[in-house]
Amino acid sequence: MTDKIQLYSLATPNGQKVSIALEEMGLPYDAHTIDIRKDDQFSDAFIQINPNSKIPAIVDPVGDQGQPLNIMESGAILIYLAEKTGKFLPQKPTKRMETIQWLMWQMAGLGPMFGQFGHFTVYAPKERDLSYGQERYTKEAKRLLNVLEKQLEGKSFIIGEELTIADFAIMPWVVCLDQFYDAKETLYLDSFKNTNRWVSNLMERPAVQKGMEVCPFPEK
Ligand SMILES: N[C@@H](CCC(=O)N[C@@H](CS)C(=O)NCC(=O)O)C(=O)O
Repeated sequence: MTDKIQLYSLATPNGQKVSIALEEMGLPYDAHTIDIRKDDQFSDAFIQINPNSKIPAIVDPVGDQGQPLNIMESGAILIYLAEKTGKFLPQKPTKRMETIQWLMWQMAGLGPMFGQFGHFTVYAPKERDLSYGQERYTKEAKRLLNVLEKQLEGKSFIIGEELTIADFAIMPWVVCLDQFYDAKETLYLDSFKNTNRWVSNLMERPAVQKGMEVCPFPEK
């Protein structure tokens, strides 16, 4: 038995945010790839860990008073890891709440909406009428990017000068727009100057670079 955190993931934005956090926090962990293209997430073994059949999930072997603790939902995992290490979630109540607020904004807004944008512009079957979905989620993705751009005006990180789990949660989703969804032109990604500056600064951090590469997609 090991005390190391067990990470079950894949290098998608929801997975990357957790591996970035683990790397930045300096927590020892073992990474296990769950290939969602091969339906690994529906295996009995994985459902024992995450009954919702989605990556990421973690097991902290000593998280429940020395006993194993399973955690699903990337936002909950980030809060758990931040509380476990005392890192990247400010203690000061206003800053703490700002961090949680932007984390929730990512979890309930940016992530699901960008995901739908990707679905309708890249993955949905082309023989269907996709125009309504494409229009709806392109508009929403642009709106969210503008909210982010405004929030980052004059700031190094989401809540100001302090790097937090909100940055870890949001950044991989912005990268994904170009990397997975090829949306540079559709969403005018070059025009978001504050956002691009923030992404570039984060991507210079060795722990972020490493976190982005954990559990790469296996060759098909
Ligand atoms: N709200 C969840 C979303 C997780 C999620 O949607 N994961 C995707 C990959 S990014 C997944 O596992 N998809 C597999 C499936 O839907 O079957 C979280 O943030 O952890």
